[in-house]
Amino acid sequence: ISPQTCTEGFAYDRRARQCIDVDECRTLPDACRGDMRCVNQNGGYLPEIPADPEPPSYPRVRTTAQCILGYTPAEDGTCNDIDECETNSHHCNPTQVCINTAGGYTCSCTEGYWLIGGQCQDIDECRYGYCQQLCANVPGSYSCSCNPGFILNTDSRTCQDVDECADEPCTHACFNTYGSFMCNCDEGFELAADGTSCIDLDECSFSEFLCQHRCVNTPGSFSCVCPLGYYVFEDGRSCEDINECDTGNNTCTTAQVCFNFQGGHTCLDPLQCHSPYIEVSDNQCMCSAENPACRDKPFTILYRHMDLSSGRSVPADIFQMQATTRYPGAFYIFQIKSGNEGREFYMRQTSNVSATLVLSRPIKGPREVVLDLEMVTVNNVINFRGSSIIRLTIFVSEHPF
Ligand SMILES: [Ca+2]
Ligand SMILES: [Ca+2]
Ligand SMILES: [Ca+2]
Ligand SMILES: [Ca+2]
Repeated sequence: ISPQTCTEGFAYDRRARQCIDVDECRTLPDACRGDMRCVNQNGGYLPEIPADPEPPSYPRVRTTAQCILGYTPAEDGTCNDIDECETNSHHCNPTQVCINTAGGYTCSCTEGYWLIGGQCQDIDECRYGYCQQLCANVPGSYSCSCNPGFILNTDSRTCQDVDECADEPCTHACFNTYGSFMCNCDEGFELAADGTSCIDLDECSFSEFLCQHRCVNTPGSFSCVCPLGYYVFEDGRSCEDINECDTGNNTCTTAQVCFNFQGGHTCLDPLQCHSPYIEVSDNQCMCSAENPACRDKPFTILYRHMDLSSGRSVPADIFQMQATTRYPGAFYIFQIKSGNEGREFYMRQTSNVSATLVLSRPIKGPREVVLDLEMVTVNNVINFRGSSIIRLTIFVSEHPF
């Protein structure tokens, strides 16, 4: 054998006197490029791809073929990667997805799943507090929602309070709160059962003492009204008599005298004394002692007027009588001569010369009572007995005010 007879990849060894393999991996500086590993072969060499360190990896077994496992020989003599995912030659289980790699493939889980015991299992994101408020786990994903009164933020995880007041849900005032809102009503109103509308308070139903006469409910308030002949006082609740005689709101003629009383007024005609009485002043008639027709008649009749409130508490002293002329040795008797058929009054003598008219029973108006109050003068010294009358007209009002 001469050195010239050795084929390519072999060299003649003088000591062994035969052709032996050349280790190209040592002799050729660029036998393999990049990450390729150089593997010497009898009569040649092979570049080898280093093992993929990513798990799960599958052992690469050297084959006697030209390409290592995971590669297939191409027509041009190089090795092409086998797409195990495409060719369905992988061993990923059905829950997994196959990802092709150079010389191999990996099995992994899609988003929302993780690998437990070789199986892809849904991640229960709710267990890990992915949502701020409400969470619903679904296979491969999750969805967040919010409690009533909250709205999901654009991050799809956190919630923010809804400002319900922006939609003006309240009839009156609205206060936004965290997770809700509150309505408030103006004075004189109360919140209805629906929590948003305001309904008028019926103040009149609270107490019957709110107004002296009558209470009228109004939206948000109330007002007191008084009967005819009265006006509502500054306090808004009590009734004050209109003095028609002062205000001129009367129809009395110039000849008449206007007499005001609680809740009304009257026009008093000029005094007319009937014979044998003669007029001695604008409110007094007299029967002269010299006139025989005046025998056994009261000497004078004095006309007086007063007003009285209906239902006035009893007993009440309402009128005073007093002798104006006093004779030595005389004494006086006071009595109600007429007009007291209902026995509502009596006379109480308060001194030798005076007495008081007492209201003894409640009296109800409207009513006009005319009482003849008599004062009898007795003088036994001169054997004189005479009387005078006060004709008292009492206007009893309809109302107790
Ligand atoms: Ca999930
Ligand atoms: Ca709110
Ligand atoms: Ca009201
Ligand atoms: Ca009046």
